[in-house]
Amino acid sequence: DNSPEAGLKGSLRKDFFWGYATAAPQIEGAWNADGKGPSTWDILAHTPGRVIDASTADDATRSYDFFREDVKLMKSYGVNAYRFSLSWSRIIPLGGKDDPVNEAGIKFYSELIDELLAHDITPFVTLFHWDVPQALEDRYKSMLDAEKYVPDFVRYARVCFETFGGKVKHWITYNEPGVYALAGYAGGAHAPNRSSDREKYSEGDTSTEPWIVGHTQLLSHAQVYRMYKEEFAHTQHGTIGITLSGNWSAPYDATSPADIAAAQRALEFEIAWFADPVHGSGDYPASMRAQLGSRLPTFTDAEKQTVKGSSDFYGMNTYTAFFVRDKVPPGQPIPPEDHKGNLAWSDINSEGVSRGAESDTEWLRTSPWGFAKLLHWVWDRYRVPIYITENGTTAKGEHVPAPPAGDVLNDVHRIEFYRAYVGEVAKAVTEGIDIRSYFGWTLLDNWEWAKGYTDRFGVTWVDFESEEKKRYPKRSAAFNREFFEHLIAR
Ligand code: PNW
Repeated sequence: DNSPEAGLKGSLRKDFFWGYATAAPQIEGAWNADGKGPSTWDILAHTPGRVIDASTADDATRSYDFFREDVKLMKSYGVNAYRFSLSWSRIIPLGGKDDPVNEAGIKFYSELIDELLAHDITPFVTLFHWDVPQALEDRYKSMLDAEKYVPDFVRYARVCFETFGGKVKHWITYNEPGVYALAGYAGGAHAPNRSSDREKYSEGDTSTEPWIVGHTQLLSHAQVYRMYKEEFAHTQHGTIGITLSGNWSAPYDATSPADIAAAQRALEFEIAWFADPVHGSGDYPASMRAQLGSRLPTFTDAEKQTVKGSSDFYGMNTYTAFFVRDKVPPGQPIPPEDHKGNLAWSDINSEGVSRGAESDTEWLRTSPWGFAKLLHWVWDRYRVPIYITENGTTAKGEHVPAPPAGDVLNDVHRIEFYRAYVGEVAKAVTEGIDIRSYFGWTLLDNWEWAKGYTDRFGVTWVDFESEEKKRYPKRSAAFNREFFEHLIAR
C-alpha cells in the first residue's frame, strides 16, 4: 500500500495533472541540427572549464531523435501530462523580432505535441527554460537591455501561440527567473557567465545585474500574458502563468527574533521577489527595497498594473528546505553582493535537528516538512491555484558508470522522497489548498547544466555512453504510477 495514510485515497481532484518535467537544453541534443541557432548554454558548454565533467549538451539524451520513445515511456509510467520547454533558437535561430522562423524547429515541436495528444498526455509548455539565443547576447546583452529584449521575447511568444496554441492549453512563460538571474549574473556559473568575480569571469556586475535581469523577465512575462489574454485566449481557451523557484526557509533558532526575521527575509528574497509583483501588491517586497535601495529597479504605475495579476496560477518549483540565521548585525552595512537577504545557512537547527537526508546534490535534502509549510505560506499570501511544476531529487551514489548494475535502479532514496512530498500534496489538498498539478523532476537523467552528467535526477536511468542513450526505468517510476493511481481514485 503506497498511501502515507489510507484517508488520503482519492484526495486529488479527478482532473489532477501529473507527470514529469524536462527542459529543452537538458534533453534534446541536436544542438545545431536542422537550422537550430546556438543558445548561450551551447556556447557555455563549448567553453573549456565551464562544466564540471567537461561535457556538452550536444547530444544529451537525444530526445530530439527519440521523442516518440520518450512518449511511449511516459505512457508506461501512467502520466496524464508532460511539461517540456521550447528552444527559442530552434524556432527562431537568431532570436530577434525580425529574424526568420525555422520551419524544421516548428515541425519538431508540432510532432512532439501531436504524439503526446495521441497518447492522451496533456502538454504543459514552457517558453523559456534558460536558453537565450546567443545572437541576442551578442547583439545587446539580452536581458540587460529590456528595451530591445522585450519585443524580441514577445514576438517569439507570439509565434508559439500562433503555431501551437490550437493544441497547447497550458503555457508557462519563464522557468525560475530568480535562479536564472542569480546563477547567471551573480554566481556566474550558469549562462551567460557574468559575475563580479574577475578570477573566474571577464564581465558582469554582481551588485546590479541580477536585479535588472529579474526585472526584464517580469516585464516581458507580463506583456506576453496580456498579449495572450487579449489576442489568443478567446479562441484558444488556455491558461498561462509563470513558474517560480522556492524552497522553505526556517529559523535556525526558533526562539530568536533575529533568526525568525531572517527566515522571513529569505522567503521574500527568493519567492516574493517575483511573486509579490505578479500575485500580490504589484511591487517588490519592502525588505528587498530596504536592503537594495536603488539597485533594485522600479516599476512605473502602468507597469505595476500590467504585472499585477499576470498569472492564472502559481507555478511552483520546489526541492528542499533550509535553516537560516541572521548574518550581519543590525546597523552594519550589508555587502552589495548579498543576494539572499543577509543570512547564513545551516544543515541543522539550534537543537541539532537535520533538515533532511542527503542526496548527491549538496543543496538538496529530503525536507517534506518544509514543503508542507511552503504550500501554506504561498497559499495564505497569494490565494491562487497552485501548479507544482517541478519537484524531485538525486539519490546518493547514483553517479556510477553505465550500464546500471546491481541495485542502482532500485532508487529507494528517490522513492522515499516522492512518497513524502506527494503525500504532503495530498494532505495539503485535504487542508483546503487548491493544487492542480504535480510534475516530478525529471523524466530522464539529463544534462544538469554546469554539473554536466554528474547529477542524475531522472526516474529513468540513461546510459550516456551508449550511442542511443539507452533508457532504463528506475523503480521510482513504477512507485509514482501506483501512488498517483491511489491518490486520483477515479
Ligand atoms: C531547477 N536551488 O533549478 C531547474 O528548473 C532545472 O532545470 C534543474 O535541472 C533542477 O532544478 C535541478 O537542479 C534549480 O539552489 C537550481 O534551490 C537550484 C535550486 C533550485 C532549482
